[in-house]
Formats: sequence, structure tokens, C-alpha cells
Amino acid sequence: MKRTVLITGATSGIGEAIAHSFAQNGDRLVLTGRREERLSAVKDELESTYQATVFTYPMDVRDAELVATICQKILNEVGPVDILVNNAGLALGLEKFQDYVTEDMLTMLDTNVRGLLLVTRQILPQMVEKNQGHIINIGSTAGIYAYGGAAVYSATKAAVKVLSDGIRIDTVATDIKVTTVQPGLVETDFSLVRFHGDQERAAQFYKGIEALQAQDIADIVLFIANQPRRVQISDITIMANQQATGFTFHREQ
Ligand code: NDP
Ligand code: 8X3
Repeated sequence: MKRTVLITGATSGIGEAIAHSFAQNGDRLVLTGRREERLSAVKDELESTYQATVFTYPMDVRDAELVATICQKILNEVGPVDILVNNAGLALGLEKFQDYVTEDMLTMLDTNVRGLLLVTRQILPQMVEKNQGHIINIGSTAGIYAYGGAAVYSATKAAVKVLSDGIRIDTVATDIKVTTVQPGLVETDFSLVRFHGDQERAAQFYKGIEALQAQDIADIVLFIANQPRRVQISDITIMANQQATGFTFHREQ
């Protein structure tokens, strides 16, 4: 049966790849993100490639009022959400905590933590009402292993894991599943965003490393969502082959 899958941050990278996987699987998609033209482009591609049903709603997850309005609009116009993938997120900067730009710290916190809980707070009640649903939160290996220059990013991703665990406890008497997906190094626009659009620095970062691809994570997310009712994958960590912890990896010279 077709499910309705709401994905935050579906305009690029992992979120976009997840949209492809669910579309190919025959599910209905509700895509959000800030860049409207990217949302339209992804929708067009999914419709033409998979004949998928796709709805798009531009949304900045940091804006509490907007999130409430858009989520209620989605529930009214599209109907109940079966699977929520909280993927929108970012790292900004890679400096020692004492040197960090305060605004960058707050943007990470607002997007990765506040945004995730604002969206989930809007969508979860109708799942509870239906006694069914799946929340898939994109954490990171950074949430398990802190690394230099990433104290705040790592803390936001640790918070994602703990929020998932807490929500799983609060919904334990229901059929709702909660999963944290913790990817390691994935080659997307992540580093370009982290380095404030510095293309050379972003490309340099992946040099000599066979990083994971967004589709690798998307395949795993679909696998998680396609388990039978009795199976709940609570957490999963996926590293690149030459990655040992969050930021310990082997680089070919
Ligand atoms: P991308 O930069 O390619 O994608 C980030 C997505 O998040 C975009 O679609 C962007 O959309 C969206 N986003 C960012 N800020 C906001 C906001 N305020 N409101 C709504 N959407 C927002 O990076 P990735 O695909 O790599 O990142 C996706 C997730 O995966 C993030 O949570 C990231 O932390 C996590 N992750 C990434 C890893 C990696 O190595 N790449 C590894 C582990 C986890 P738009 O700009 O249109 O709003
Ligand atoms: C992103 C993965 O290792 O670049 O969450 O921090 S890493």
C-alpha cells in the first residue's frame, strides 16, 4: 500500500536521494526545504522518472509559526503522514569552540535540534491518533564521536539520538517506530555549506577518501521503513569503509 512520506531537506543530498528511493518504491511524497526552485526540480524529476505523486511545501524548519502552519496544511491537504524523515540539517564552520562564530552555532542548534522537534511535534499527534507511523531521524557519527572543530554540530546530532530515544519511550504503547540513522562521511553539499560556499575547500575535504554516497543512505532508510510491523530498527550507524570513528579516516595520498 502506498504510504505518505514527509521528508525535510529534500532539495539536495541525502534528503533528495531518500525521496528517489521512496518514489521508486511507489510511495507518495511530501517534500520540504527552503529552496523552492530545487523543490520543483526534484518534484519534476520524481514525477517523470517514477510517475510518483509528489507534493512540495517550502518550509524553513527553524520558523516555529511557519512549521505549524505548513504541517497543518500538509495534514489537511495531503492527509495523514505515515513516515516522517527528519533530514534537514547542516554544519557551519569547523573552528575551535573558543573561536566559533556564535551565529553559526545557533543556526546549527536551531536547524538540527529545534527544527526537528518543531516538525515532529506537529506530525506525531496524528500518528498517535492512528496508532501507526514511523519517524526516521538523520543523526550522524558526529553524534557518537565528537571531533575537533565540531563541538556544537556533534552536540546537535547527539541530541537527535536522545530525542529519538525519548520519543520512542513516549510512544512505546503504540505501533509507532522511531529510528536514528547515523551516517558517517557522505559526499553531498554538506561540506560546501559547512565551508560557507568555498568550493575548493569542500572538494579538498573529500580528496583521497571514498566517501559514502547519498544513495547509500537512502537505500538503508528504505530498508528501515520496509520492515514488518514487529521489527523496529532503533539506530543504525553507517561509515565509509576507510572511516573508523566520526573523524578518523584513512586518506589515500
Ligand atoms: P545537504 O547540504 O546536501 O542537504 C541539507 C538539506 O537540509 C538541504 O535539503 C537543505 O535544504 C536542508 N536544510 C538546511 N537548513 C534548512 C532549514 N533551515 N530549513 C529547511 N531545510 C533546511 O547535506 P546532506 O544531504 O549531507 O545533509 C542531510 C542531513 O544529513 C543533515 O541533517 C546532515 O547533518 C546529515 N548528515 C550528513 C552527513 C554527510 O557527511 N554529508 C553525514 C551524517 C549526517 P534548503 O537549503 O533548500 O533549505
Ligand atoms: C557529517 C559527518 O563526519 O563530516 O555528519 O561530521 S562528519
